[in-house]
Amino acid sequence: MLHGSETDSGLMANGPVVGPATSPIHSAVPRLRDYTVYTPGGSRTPCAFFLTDLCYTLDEHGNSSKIPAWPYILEDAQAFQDGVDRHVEKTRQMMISWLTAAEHLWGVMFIHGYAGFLASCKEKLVDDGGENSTPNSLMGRIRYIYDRLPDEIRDWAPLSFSHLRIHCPAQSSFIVGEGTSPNMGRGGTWTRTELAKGDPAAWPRGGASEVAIGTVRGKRFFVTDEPFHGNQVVVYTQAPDGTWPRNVIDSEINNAHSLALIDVDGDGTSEIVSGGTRGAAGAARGTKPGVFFYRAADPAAQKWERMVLDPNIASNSCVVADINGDRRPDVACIDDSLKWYENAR
Ligand SMILES: [Ca+2]
Ligand SMILES: [Ca+2]
Repeated sequence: MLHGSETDSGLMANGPVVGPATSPIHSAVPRLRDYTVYTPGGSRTPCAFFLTDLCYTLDEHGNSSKIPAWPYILEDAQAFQDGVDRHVEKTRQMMISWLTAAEHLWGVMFIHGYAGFLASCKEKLVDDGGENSTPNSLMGRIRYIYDRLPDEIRDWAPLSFSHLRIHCPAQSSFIVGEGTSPNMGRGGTWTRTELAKGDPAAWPRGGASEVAIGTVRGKRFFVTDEPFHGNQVVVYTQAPDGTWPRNVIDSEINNAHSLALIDVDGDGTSEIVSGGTRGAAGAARGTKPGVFFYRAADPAAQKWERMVLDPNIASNSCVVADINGDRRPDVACIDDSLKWYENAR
């Protein structure tokens, strides 16, 4: 059962099928009840409660903070507790490997007979030191969270850490780890280089959603819709110093969902097609529905002219293809129906 994969580090984790917690309630510590008693339909299940109430994680800047009670985290904790298979395609910011570590910690401490399994492409990503492991490994993350639990919780189910094995005698439970083939969890050899942060605003107003790569007079550039399902079309052309300055060419697009590049006139410079949907109109998500066409208005592609391709479509997605076979690329966009736009030049 695949629990999570982390394409940037190759970390993967497996969890066994588990049912409701069956541990006896420790009468001396009433709040343990929160983490052991199964409450179907409750807003926070024992696992989610444990995660967001007790578990501290470490971010990339070295700051320690509790796991936030975000909806996907509560849902994943519920699914973990219910033994539901999950496959998570994720970004680093989603903290999935920390979440996985915390869920396995809950399992090994609160489920009698729990058996967990963690695997990754490299052994040191699973466990980099047993009782001296660090948060660079999955088992080290479990140890980091465990070390910061309140004493009464640790006393309830003390853990022992050894290389690739975490054992809980009080619950007859364990987690084992394994480093397997070089390609596990990885799609070949890739190197990550940050080109741009997208919209620099704080989450959820930051970042980008769609991205496409084109050419301007033989030089590559890329264009994005920002932030996620946002209001901007942004062009990045490389400066002489190698950086990619951010150039917002439109900030009115409504709930941007589609982005495609097309060279309508065959001059080697891409034109941009982008559009949004009708939903959630407003300043934060833009105001202009429809699908638009942008053409570079200067040789350096710093200024772009906007034209309306179709104001009457919620363009969830657009692609470029020669629909009618006349060797001129056309555009097709999908709403609740599929429309195509002929390139008549
Ligand atoms: Ca062109
Ligand atoms: Ca055509």
